[in-house]
Amino acid sequence: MFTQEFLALDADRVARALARDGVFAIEDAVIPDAIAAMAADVAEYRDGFNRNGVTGAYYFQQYYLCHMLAVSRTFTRLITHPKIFEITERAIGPEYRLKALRYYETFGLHRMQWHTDNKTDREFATIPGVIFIVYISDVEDGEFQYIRGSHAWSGEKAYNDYSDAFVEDKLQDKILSFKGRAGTLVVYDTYGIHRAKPVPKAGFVRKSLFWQIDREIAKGEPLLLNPEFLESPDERTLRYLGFGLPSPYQRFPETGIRTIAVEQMPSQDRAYLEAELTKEVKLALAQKETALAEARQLIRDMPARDMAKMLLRRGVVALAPLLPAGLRQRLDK
Ligand SMILES: O=C(O)CCC(=O)C(=O)O
Ligand SMILES: [Fe+2]
Repeated sequence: MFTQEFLALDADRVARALARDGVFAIEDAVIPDAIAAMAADVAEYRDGFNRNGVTGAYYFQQYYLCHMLAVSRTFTRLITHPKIFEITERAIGPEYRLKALRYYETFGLHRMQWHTDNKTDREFATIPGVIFIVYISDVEDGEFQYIRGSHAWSGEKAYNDYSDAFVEDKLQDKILSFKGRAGTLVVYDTYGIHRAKPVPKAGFVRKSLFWQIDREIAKGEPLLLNPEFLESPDERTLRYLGFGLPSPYQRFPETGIRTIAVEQMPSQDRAYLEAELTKEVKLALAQKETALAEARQLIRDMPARDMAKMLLRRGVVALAPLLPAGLRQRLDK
């Protein structure tokens, strides 16, 4: 799961970096087999309309699969690993709970504001926490960026989002950028100002895992999990996962039919939906085509005299005075 290099990390060193800079990163923290296993779990549960089970969801220029604990044994083992607990404990103390988690993809043209993750709610804002990010794809662009040391002062500001102009003017020399191969792990203090660097290319995709842990035991996001993956959980793991504890927070983001583009739908679902929605129109068009073909044939078969009579009767009376008198008389009979 984790590499020897990550397991051998001194948790105090990580905690010191978090206290000083607000962020710590290590490349090659997760082994390639574990990355591949999680990618395969995501592929299996990725999507499906009206599926009687868990799936992911699109949110405009992002995709989220928040139920990784329900679909991936590898992910479950990763985020309940003793090394993760050790680092968390050194950073925020012995009382902590998993707050939110996800596999997510960020596409080109997505714009993420510089922000902090300690939410706007004052109560939430006084809660120390850390977030872990693991890259599932190589990240050469669109990487995580963090303002070094901003965790130490951002809490004094009432707001959560920071403009590009503010960051460019005041904090340009403090921006840390974390490019890295798949398997890179970044951990940061939730109070620090950060973002995913925007990528102005339409076809771009960055794949990552995210999980947030904080000191607030009493509240969390509701989790779905597969108990099979927990093997033999101890007290600490059960409390970390929120067993028996209230989970009043809304899962993020709120998605629905309006947050997915037609092109993002699985091709079979999309083809089926299109066929269903246009069935009546297609039937009506087909009937009209048949009726038109019959009418054309009738007209072709009709003798010229009958045709002229019909046209007159049908109100093409304006033509009548133009016809030769002889013909007019004959038609009138
Ligand atoms: O994906 C990233 O680089 C940052 C993600 C983030 O800040 C968030 O989801 O709150
Ligand atoms: Fe964030």
